[in-house]
Amino acid sequence: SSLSVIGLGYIGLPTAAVFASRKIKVIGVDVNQKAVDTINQGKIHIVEPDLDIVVHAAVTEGFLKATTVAEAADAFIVAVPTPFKGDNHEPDLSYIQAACQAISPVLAKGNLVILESTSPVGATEQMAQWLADARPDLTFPQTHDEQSDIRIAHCPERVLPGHVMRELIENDRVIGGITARCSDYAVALYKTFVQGECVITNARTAEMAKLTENSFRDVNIAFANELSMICDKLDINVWELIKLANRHPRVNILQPGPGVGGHCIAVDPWFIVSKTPEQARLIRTAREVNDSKPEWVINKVKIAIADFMQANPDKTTKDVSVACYGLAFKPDIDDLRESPALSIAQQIMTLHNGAVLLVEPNVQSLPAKLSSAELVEFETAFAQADIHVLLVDHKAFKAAKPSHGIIVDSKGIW
Ligand code: SAJ
Repeated sequence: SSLSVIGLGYIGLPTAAVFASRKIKVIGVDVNQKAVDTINQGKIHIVEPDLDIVVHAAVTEGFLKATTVAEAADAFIVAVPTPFKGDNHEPDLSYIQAACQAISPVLAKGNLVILESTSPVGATEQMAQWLADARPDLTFPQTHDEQSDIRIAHCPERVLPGHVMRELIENDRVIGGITARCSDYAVALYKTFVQGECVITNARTAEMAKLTENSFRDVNIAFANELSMICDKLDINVWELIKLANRHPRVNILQPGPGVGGHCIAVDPWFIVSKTPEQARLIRTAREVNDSKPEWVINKVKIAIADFMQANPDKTTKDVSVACYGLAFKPDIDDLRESPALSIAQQIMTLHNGAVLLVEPNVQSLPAKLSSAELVEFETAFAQADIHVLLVDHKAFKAAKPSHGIIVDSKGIW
């Protein structure tokens, strides 16, 4: 049998590579010619541990091939981005629609089409409709029609960046067919490599399950972040407080931080809010609490600069050096996208006219928008900076701390 994966990003490429490693012929499709060329050379264009080895082997052995134009296959997995539309928080399904346009000419009776992209409730039915519109000669599943030519299911990915290659295989998988028969076909496909359980439900519940998992985490992080702001007002150490409360057998509070980053947790809850704005009050408020945290940290930095000026009346703000420790969106990764730490560092550079030193042990160079700042080793920043702003609890920062200057610690490790 053959499989086509549409979208060769953080989810599509690992998925394509793992199927190919099980000796299934995989055609990867992406609009990005450079990514396609890179993959066909047996290399990768994204950062994920162990992915390079699996892709290299799959391409060399001839089981994985990338292309920009969709080809016929027995099954299609759609793993394209589902971002926001412009600046509001409405989901943008245009990449799914484009994927439908790409595969509809090569669809044939008996094919299975799986949507893996994190999607608002109803997106899988919408995908079926787009495909049906493009191919009136084929029949598509309605909720109770088991005899359709094409089978459709939603099987959201739930892997943790940095652990994708292990979690793809080990995690349980939610399989949401539009009909029961669609689910059975999808389970058979995933069972080629998934060692976790494949749990069957319908497409709408599968969509909501994925959104629920990330909203659960977002709401719990918001609780921790709100506590950190409450404790600051009440002169209580929030880290100690959480440790104490977590000794209760049924309490498990997460860790406050500079805000919530990444591509999923800060996005997915809005897909629930935009469908049911009147009901999703807690989920919306959690998003707002987490999104307000970077501003709160920046305010702490402003206060620290003012305190430093008061203690050093002979200096001007131009003489004050601020160091930011960590730019990634979470500890011990090199991913700077959608990172609250990065956005805080950028805003400090805008508001502060003195030196800003940036420390990020996991990257070699700074993105263009930060190029006016200096990327330094943490020892240099410890020695030179007057204000030390800890933004990510990387391993390297847990092992050492600055011995002088004012500390603004958003992760409670110093
Ligand atoms: N964070 C905190 N405090 C905490 C835990 C996390 O502030 O106690 C912050 C992190 O620093 C980071 C953000 O939250 O900025 C998100 O990090 P994360 O590790 O919670 O999650 P992601 O975005 O790397 O991956 C999540 C995972 N979802 C869940 O754990 C429910 C992953 O399993 C999903 O597959 C992924 O989203 C996704 O693709 O949806």
